[in-house]
Amino acid sequence: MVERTFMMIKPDGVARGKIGEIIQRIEHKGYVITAIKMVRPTHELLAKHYAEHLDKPFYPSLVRYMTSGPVVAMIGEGTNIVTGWRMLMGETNPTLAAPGTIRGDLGREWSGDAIKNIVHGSDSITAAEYEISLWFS
Ligand code: RTP
Ligand code: MG
Repeated sequence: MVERTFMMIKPDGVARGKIGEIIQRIEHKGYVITAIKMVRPTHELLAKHYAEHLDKPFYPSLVRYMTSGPVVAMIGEGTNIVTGWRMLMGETNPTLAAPGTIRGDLGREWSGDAIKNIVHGSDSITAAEYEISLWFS
């Protein structure tokens, strides 16, 4: 089934010069990027994007991480892209992410508070539509 998802290269991915490599992996897989822009996320935007994590102990450090620099926000389109992009990203913690995944191959930073893991992807079709409307309003 052809789906849309929201994809992001987080501040550590941008700062470490991984934009090209990540976009290449997306395109090699056959996904189509239908919208792309660089954004400096605000606290307001992050509170909506990470609403499910607002009460978590790591939320303040997550916001510090996500406001530390620009991110690349993208809409991707492709067959089963919601699940497929999560598989390309790998596990949340780069230390545990499998080789061959973006987080497994490129991730390394564990600051002790927020997990810095290079990329984001919506975890359901519902979340994808919500996040697309948030970042590309
Ligand atoms: P994302 O939403 O960014 O695609 O990542 P995810 O689904 O794999 O992870 P999620 O559980 O939704 O957590 C969102 C982001 O918060 C940071 N985090 N830090 N210190 C911690 O225990 C912790 N847990 C999560 C990570 O940056 C994670 O991607
Ligand atoms: Mg998540």
